[in-house]
Amino acid sequence: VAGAAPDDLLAAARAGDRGALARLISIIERGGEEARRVGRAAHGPGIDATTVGITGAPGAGKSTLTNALLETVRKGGDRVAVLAIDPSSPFSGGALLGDRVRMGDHTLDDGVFIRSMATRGHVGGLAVAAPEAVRVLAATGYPWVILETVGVGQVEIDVMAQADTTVVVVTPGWGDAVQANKAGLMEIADVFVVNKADRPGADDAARDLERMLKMSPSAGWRPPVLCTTATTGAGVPEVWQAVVDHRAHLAAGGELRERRRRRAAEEVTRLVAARLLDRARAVTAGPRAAELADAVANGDIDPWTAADELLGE
Ligand SMILES: Nc1nc2c(ncn2[C@@H]2O[C@H](COP(=O)(O)OP(=O)(O)OP(=O)(O)O)[C@@H](O)[C@H]2O)c(=O)[nH]1
Ligand SMILES: [Mg+2]
Repeated sequence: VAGAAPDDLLAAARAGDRGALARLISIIERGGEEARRVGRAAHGPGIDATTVGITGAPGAGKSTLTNALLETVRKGGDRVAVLAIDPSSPFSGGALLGDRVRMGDHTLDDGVFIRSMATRGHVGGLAVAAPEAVRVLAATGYPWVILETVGVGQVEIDVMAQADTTVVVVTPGWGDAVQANKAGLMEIADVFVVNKADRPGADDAARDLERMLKMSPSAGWRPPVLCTTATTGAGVPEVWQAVVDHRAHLAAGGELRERRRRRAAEEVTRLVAARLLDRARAVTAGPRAAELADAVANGDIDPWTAADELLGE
């Protein structure tokens, strides 16, 4: 399939060619015209995956938990993909879910597809690429996509905002509810996991979180707080059950539809913003822009006037 058209790659990926699927995601990662063709080809009515975001502080056990969740999901028979979102890494594809955990148990199972994504700095970045990749996975037979983030920075929060269900992982030491609150995690969490429950303090952390949640106003879904030991798998099926329950809650209340609509609007806005930024770079790349920059630096004109001239306004 070297040099194959997006439609051919999609057909191959649908037929189980994992190399073709990996190539499609690489194309999306690179962005540009080819990514656009893939985006068009993968789009269509009924192409939909449920996305589950897994986020939390570095070292909280996100990868270990993800790995354990894969086991639970596969026992239920569903196919599942993992996208590890790593905005800090210049590498992708090969560097799976950080160095500490390899998803070795699942590499031979063709019902599981695991891939990390980085951006290589193109405009729009992962916030644009991630939903596109999810669509490709949905179109090639993965009804569940787990999005694992590496940190809790703005890009990660943007990506998490695109998930149907967000699982926030804390640990006994870090799990202080005040910290979770500060990091903006209370608002995005649909399910709280206190991982490393084999360590002292897990119950305290869970209690803190419960107390915090009781104080915040909630209509409808109240995020459950669950304890896990991801390394042994203890508590992990309960986490997946909570994810499934949350999905059902969203669907029943019409919120799933509303979230999809809102996300579509955000996605379009991001694409518009990315293209405008491309234009801005083009407009400010020429010799006149350099002259104007000099003039602004010398105090000859103000930056507003310089911008007006470049935009022809
Ligand atoms: N004791 C204990 N250790 C755990 C548990 N879960 C994960 N770990 C360990 O914690 C370390 C970090 O786990 P990871 O799964 O790599 O954590 P992560 O959140 O993915 O880390 P980053 O991707 O670096 O942010 C590893 O050494 C795991 O073996 C647990 O439930 N109990
Ligand atoms: Mg990890």
